[in-house]
Amino acid sequence: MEMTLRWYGKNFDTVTLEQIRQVPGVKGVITTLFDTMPGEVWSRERIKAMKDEVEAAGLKVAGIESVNIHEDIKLGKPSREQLIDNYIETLTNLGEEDIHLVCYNFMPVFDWTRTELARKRPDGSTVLAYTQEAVDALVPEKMFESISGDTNGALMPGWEPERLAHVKELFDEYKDVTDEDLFANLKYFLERIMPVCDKYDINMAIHPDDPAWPVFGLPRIIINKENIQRMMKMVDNKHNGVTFCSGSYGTNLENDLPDMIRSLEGRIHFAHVRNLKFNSPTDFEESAHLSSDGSFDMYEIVKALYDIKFTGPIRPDHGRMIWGEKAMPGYGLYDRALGAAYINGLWEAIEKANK
Ligand SMILES: [Mn+2]
Repeated sequence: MEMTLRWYGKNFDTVTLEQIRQVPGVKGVITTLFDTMPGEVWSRERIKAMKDEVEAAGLKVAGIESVNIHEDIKLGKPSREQLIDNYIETLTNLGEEDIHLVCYNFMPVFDWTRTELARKRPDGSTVLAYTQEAVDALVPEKMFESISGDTNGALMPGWEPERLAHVKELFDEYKDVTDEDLFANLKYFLERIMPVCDKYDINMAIHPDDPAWPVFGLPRIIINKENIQRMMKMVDNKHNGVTFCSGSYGTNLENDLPDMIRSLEGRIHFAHVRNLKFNSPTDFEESAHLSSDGSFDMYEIVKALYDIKFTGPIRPDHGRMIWGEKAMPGYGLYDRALGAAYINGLWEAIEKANK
């Protein structure tokens, strides 16, 4: 594995590349062009400028999170042809710049859902949290305003104002879209992009839906072992792969995370490792990475990745807000650095125990 941290670019992130460079074991970042819109072509010049900036700080671009998919592609509208052509052009430009990993998701309308951005824990840290009761009480179009807590001035990924301005129309468009439609539209998209992925050896790594069940009556398919295996078989190409996110698949306690990891050998191209603390099956908060702080056995999760000989980028996922830091919720420096150190420690111990 290759330890990385997510970085949104210097105009959007409170964390600097210089800080990331000092986290032990971190050699690369997972980044994006955060100000691009879904459907837009990423120019070769902008990709190169991003890469140069990261490399000047002594790091590498380990992958992109995310190149977002336009809703028309998920909906299977005729306009998808041009939009997929654009996506292929972006992949070509990434490939030409020697970037070989792209994380994306296929979630309708909302990229992810939490109901609190700063739930206070007993130790005084604050974390992102979710309760089904709060979601059930929400008017979807008003989700953004209804979320309690402060974004600390940050633009939240997946909750861009442009997207949210059209939430109501999008809900109408998804009214008759079923899981089967979504699978078919995903298959269509993947089959169109696989040739360029083969040409440049680009690993596409789908991020699971978060939480891993339908919210607001929208269809959601990347939620469990059965569905992800279906997706792997549906386009049986190594470049059609997975971002294994323990915190997202883990929202559903029925998902056996180590078992899912083992079932995806050779197809996990990127890993997000974090813990959740469940207060009830429908109330969870994003705890520290340490096993004993949450509900998951992090040793077993990392060991499963080790056992399948995972070599791709890995990153600590959302961290708690600690030590007075002000940052995008989930994306402060301090707790993610602790998470990286912890995952590195688990990995070293597992590796040495297996020698
Ligand atoms: Mn994730």
